[in-house]
Amino acid sequence: MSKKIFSGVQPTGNLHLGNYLGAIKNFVELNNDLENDCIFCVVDLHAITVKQDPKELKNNIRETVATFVACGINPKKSIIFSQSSVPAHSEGAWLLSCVARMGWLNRMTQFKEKAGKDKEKASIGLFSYPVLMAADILLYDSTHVPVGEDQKQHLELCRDIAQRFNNEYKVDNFFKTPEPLIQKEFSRIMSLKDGTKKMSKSELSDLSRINLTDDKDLIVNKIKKAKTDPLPLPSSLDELRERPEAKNLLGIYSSLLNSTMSKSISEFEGKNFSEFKEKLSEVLAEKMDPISKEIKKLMNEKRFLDEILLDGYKKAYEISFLKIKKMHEIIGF
Ligand code: AQP
Repeated sequence: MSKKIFSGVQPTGNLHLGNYLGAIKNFVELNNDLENDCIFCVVDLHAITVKQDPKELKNNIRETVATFVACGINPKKSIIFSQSSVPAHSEGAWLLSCVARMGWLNRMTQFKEKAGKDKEKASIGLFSYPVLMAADILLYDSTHVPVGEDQKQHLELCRDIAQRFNNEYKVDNFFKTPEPLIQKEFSRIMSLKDGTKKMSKSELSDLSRINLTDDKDLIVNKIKKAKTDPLPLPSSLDELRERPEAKNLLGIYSSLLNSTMSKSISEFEGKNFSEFKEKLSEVLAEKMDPISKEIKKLMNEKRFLDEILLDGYKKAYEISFLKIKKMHEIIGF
């Protein structure tokens, strides 16, 4: 069955292996299926919920497009655009924020994590982030949203907002309730320095993540320094429960090879980490080095990247404008 796919990535720099294995790898597979209509958005409005340097932001927007293409997304077969270029996203977010409830947003764990202890100082944008995300998805009648595990709660909120709008205005099925597409295994890649923390762009230590622009030598070095534990590699899934770093590294290895955790465990059971890390570095470098090289090459082709964004903008504008127009009629404007 054909799917309408929508997903976004924030142009906040340092796109990493977690973004790739948790989301972008899935985008590529969905994009390769001829039956699917795919929209991939550079969500720059989301990015400014925390302070961004204007020059860096501009560069990061292009780098996100370059990353999409370098990872294998075909811009001819999907719509790639920046969120800020299409005004319907901001407007849709406002219209939906009048339907969403404070209580729902108060439950969002990502806000709690990102705002930290001093919630009063967090931007309103950071708090209402999931409403903008709901607008992004709902404007295109998306049926499926490929995301990492950390976005599951926001997707559930998006479904609640869609249903509430449909019920409140008595417009059955006006907004489709989209399904999350979350990888069954390896949907949450953890930091190389702490297996209990998500691999993240904003983590200060660069050694905590593999950036998609890292070259082979850097990858090998980061894996060498990745945190492990003193035991040999486990012989069963059960043993991994209390060993987050071993679980994460074996997960990365399995995901890169499209294999399973059980297979990786039997390949390395009883071996020491140095042997496993050597193999992991080899696989990582083989898969990621070509992507890193391609991103760097594409970053010298600014016109090509800008044309992708312009073409995507035209297509996204047309679809979202019609949806907003219908929302206006329903609401009574
Ligand atoms: N560690 C991760 N494991 C699996 N999936 C991940 N994603 C992010 N981190 C991981 C998924 O990547 C997609 C794009 O993410 P984003 O650009 O919207 O930003 P994010 O989730 O805020 O990424 P970071 O790295 O975690 O940024 P900071 O440091 O700002 O918190 C999403 O589908 C996400 O699930």
